Amino acid sequence: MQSVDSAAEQAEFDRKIAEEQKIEPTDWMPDDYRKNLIRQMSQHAHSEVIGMQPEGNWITRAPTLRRKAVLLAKVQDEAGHGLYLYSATETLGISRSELIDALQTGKAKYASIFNYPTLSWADVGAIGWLVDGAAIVNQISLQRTSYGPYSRAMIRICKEESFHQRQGYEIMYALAKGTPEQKQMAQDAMNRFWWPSLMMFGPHDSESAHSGRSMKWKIKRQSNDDLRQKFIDQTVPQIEVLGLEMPDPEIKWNEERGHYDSGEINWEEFYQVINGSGPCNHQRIKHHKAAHDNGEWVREAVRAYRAKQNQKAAESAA
Ligand code: FAQ
Repeated sequence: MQSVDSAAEQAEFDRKIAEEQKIEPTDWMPDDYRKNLIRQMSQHAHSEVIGMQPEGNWITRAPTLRRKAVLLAKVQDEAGHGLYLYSATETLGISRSELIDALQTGKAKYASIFNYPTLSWADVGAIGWLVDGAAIVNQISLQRTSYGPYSRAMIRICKEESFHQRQGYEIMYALAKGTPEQKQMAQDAMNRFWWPSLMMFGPHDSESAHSGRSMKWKIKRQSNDDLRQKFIDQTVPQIEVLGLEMPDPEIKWNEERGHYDSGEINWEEFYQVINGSGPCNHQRIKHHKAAHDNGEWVREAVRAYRAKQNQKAAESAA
């Protein structure tokens, strides 16, 4: 039985959700709303940070200085997105070290896409175009999420993601209109990243464990399948402009539905990857741990500086 106080708090929370008002960190919220947000937002933050690795792999081998400068800036942006999202998640009462621990021990997931290797320079184009493209479709919808700090982070992040998507498409365009070998590289990269990009939207709605509650609480505003369809519909005409072969022979315009039909995702592969057995899962976490351990001296310096400042403040107050 709910107490009178908590029933009133619940009613106020429900009213805000119904009226499209944002829930802010100091507002009362149901425990499960908080937990579900921590889960989704932290996994989103982890994805941004782990997502630096596949592209980082090509910084030293970018074909020109211009491409290298752009890629460096893009990878730095992803680090920034991770930081906004970790900070936004911390407003829910969990610490950064708990979040990092959950990532490193495999308790928390990150986007499946980043467990695939980047085998050629064209993969950097395919990631910008397809992976950032899929991320934007999802994140535009999340700009209207009910939790204030998450919504504001998404608005800011989407502006940068749209630049990322264009830089990826520009790489693909240059390759697709280049020599036959370059065009083949673009085709191969798109073929390999197409299906994993579709998997980014998660399982079918009928299999999605969290969607029901997340949609009710307006944490998620559109379903996994609806967002995936939106991405397919916007991307197929871009493939046509590139003059590449479709990565899925079943892609076909369906006049009646007003959408493209497409083939079925290999869900067995999806579950293998999200459960830790994708091509690069082990390598990604190993690299994250090494980078985190190497950064320990920075955290130590911050702690020492803070202690000094506190001591100074105490002395001047005495
Ligand atoms: N990968 O019940 P649902 C980016 C898990 S940012 C791994 O449908 P939900 C930028 C799910 O967590 C990309 N796991 O879950 C960039 C759950 O497991 P759990 C990241 C997945 O949360 C670009 C279970 O399956 N974007 O790319 C995946 O309602 C380039 C059941 O699934 C976001 O995180 C997956 N693909 O819907 C950076 C957006 N799909 O937690 C660098 C925010 C599902 O119970 C370079 N997140 N799972 O252990 C979301 O919108 C949602 O969390 C979904 C999943 C749609 C991803």
